[in-house]
Amino acid sequence: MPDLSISHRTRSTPFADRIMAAGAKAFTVYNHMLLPTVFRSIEEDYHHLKRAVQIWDVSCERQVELIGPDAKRLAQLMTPRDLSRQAIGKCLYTPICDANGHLLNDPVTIKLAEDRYWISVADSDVILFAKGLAAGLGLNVSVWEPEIFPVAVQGPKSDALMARVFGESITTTPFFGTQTREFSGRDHLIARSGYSGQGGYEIYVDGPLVGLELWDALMEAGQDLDVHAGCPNLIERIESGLLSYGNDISSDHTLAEAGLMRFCKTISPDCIANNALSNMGEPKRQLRYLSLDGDAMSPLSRTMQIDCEGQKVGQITSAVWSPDFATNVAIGMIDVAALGAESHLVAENGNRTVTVLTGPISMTQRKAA
Ligand code: THG
Repeated sequence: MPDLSISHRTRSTPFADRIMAAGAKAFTVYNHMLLPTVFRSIEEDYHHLKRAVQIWDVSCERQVELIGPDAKRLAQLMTPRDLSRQAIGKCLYTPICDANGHLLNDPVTIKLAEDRYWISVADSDVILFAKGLAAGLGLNVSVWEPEIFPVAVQGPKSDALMARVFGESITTTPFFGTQTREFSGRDHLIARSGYSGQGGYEIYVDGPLVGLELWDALMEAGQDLDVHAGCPNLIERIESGLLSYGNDISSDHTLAEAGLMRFCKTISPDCIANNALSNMGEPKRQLRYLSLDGDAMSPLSRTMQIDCEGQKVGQITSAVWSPDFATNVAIGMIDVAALGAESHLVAENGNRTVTVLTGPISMTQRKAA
């Protein structure tokens, strides 16, 4: 593979030296920023994440801040999820749609104050959409990207580590709740959240210099917990059913095709997608969690076709071998019509049988012995 040329446009992160020293072996580009994808190996990182605790540089989870009298109105224009009862300090998973009900992003939205929100974005330029809506509608709101660098602490020992650095009281934070803690003279928002199913926290570090101090403090405090630098793990996130915008879902897909309607039980009438989503009817294809038989698959670099009796009926967007479930796990989009003939689904020109699961494998199947 050729190297990736990195320039100012591919933004670095405050933790670049630390993650290189910790042995980052590969990166992807996410929100125009480097995001490590592998430290020791995808499988070693996976086993370690499920047994210990990892510190992730997820600076690429950029915050789009909305601040001003119309901040709430703008936040609600972008997502069909009802924000009217979101309490201050709470996080919500909020798919963002265009006026046709197609997905533009699937961020976490944090309400910081009645007139102030952070949209913690996946890989697309939500800031442009927000600025466009604000300008077009003449809203009284500022839209900008503050210097916030999220660090995730993930894994079964994350409570133990966080208690050492921030005090036992941090562990009372409920899922998708937040608390603020002072570190090195600044206040940082801390949420119980993160892109893994192993439990943990995300620290919205305020400022690049404090970030390094905090990174070192976490590493130091976690030595006997076998703490290691890590990153979102492909195997673990497929097992846990976490979607990747740009891979599994994109502006090609509607909210219903992506299976995200369940987060938007009442579609807000104040969202620009309200009309489209309310009149859309049933989707013709849908995202599904899958398993694929055969030998261990390496991560896909392109999509893989799903066939049913010689006809293309879908495509697999993420797939990899799962050591704990002893099968290949995958995510794909499948024609709803073909779901009636599930036992005939194959991939790789018939070389692999495709099994449609009823949910993420971690929630539907026991680990292999
Ligand atoms: N944390 C924060 N920002 C983010 C991500 C994150 N921005 C980019 C990307 N990840 C956005 N995508 C997701 C996808 C899934 C979840 C969060 C962000 C997630 N989902 C849970 C689930 O599906 O089980 C819980 C959803 C819920 O119950 O509301 O956590 O990881 N800050």
